Amino acid sequence: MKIGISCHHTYGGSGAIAAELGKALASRGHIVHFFSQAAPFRLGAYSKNIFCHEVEVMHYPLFECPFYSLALASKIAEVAYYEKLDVVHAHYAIPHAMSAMLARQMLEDKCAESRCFRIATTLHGTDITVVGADRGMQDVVRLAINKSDGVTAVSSYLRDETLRMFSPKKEITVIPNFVDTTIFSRSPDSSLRGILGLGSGKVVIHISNFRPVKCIGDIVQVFHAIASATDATMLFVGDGPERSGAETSVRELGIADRVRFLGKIDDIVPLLSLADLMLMPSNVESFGLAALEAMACGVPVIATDAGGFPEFIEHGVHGYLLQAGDIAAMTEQSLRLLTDEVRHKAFSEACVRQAERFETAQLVERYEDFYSGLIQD
Ligand code: GMT
Repeated sequence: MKIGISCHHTYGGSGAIAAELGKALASRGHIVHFFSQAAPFRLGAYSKNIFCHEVEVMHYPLFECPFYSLALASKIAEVAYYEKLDVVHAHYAIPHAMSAMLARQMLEDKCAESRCFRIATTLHGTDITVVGADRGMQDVVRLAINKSDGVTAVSSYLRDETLRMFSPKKEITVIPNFVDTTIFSRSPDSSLRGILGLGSGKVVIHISNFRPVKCIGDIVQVFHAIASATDATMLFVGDGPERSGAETSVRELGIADRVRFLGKIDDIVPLLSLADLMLMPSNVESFGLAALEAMACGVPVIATDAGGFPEFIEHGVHGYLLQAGDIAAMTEQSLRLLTDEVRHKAFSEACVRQAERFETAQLVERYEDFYSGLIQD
């Protein structure tokens, strides 16, 4: 098949899933064209069958907000026509599915409907739980869903939220996030411990784009309590709006020497490979890809019972699922895992086995079947 993938290039789960999906599809012989503002962050070096189209936005003093969606639509239309794309897979209803719709309208006169590409839209969460909650955006999100040829959501939680909030006419297929366990597997690098000045204590990790939903302040509080009871170190990976506040709190609490803010790092396997525990106390999380990737590297997770976490993290088996904001319970369970070697080993092994159930190869096949269904319709 010839597949277009329209996604955000920035640090985050949807871009990671889109890039990993494109790479896996290309390795299975499909031709993949990416559309984004810059090459998606996980794409890496040149791969056979992959083509990237960076969308250039026109800047002009009259236009306060640049027309990214329109430029994207024009780019999709151009590439879809000349490359004869079968499917354009939009990662997010807005703007990507809307731009794909517009691109198809641009091509109406040029190609018969039967030859025009199909639109597959994957909902990742923010378009429903954040953007969709904005009354001014609801109708456009609903239109994008209803006008897609097929819609997937990354968890049953997100599908149910979408049905509840939008009552869409479309059926929504759940295809969860996935992880390539040939890449995400524990491979410790002892020199990295020294480089990060970690000593011999336990390592706690958090990876995200530091948006308010990630509850970064809760992580600081939980780690403050962990640091009082153990000689653990905390690694914060990623960047975003809540980072500088967290850095201030860490300094004020006097634990700056126990915390490393590493910024955005593409290859997180070496860091996950030296971690003993991941903290993901998000109050909204449609899936939580970073937690699955941690589990593949044998890292148990303290997460919340909110959103999609319960669909792949079993409480008391792969970590603990606690109420959002319950700092005391998160601290207690973190300490249990960090101080009980036998329990930690059992959890770590269970995490690796669980991640194998979300192996990239299996879920990419589900996307292939999904595309084939759309083409045959
Ligand atoms: O979590 C983020 O803020 C990033 C966001 C994104 O768009 O990159 O992630 C969303 O999509 C991921 C891939 O499907 C999911 O694993 C994340 O749970 C989801 N984030 C939220 O729902 C907050």
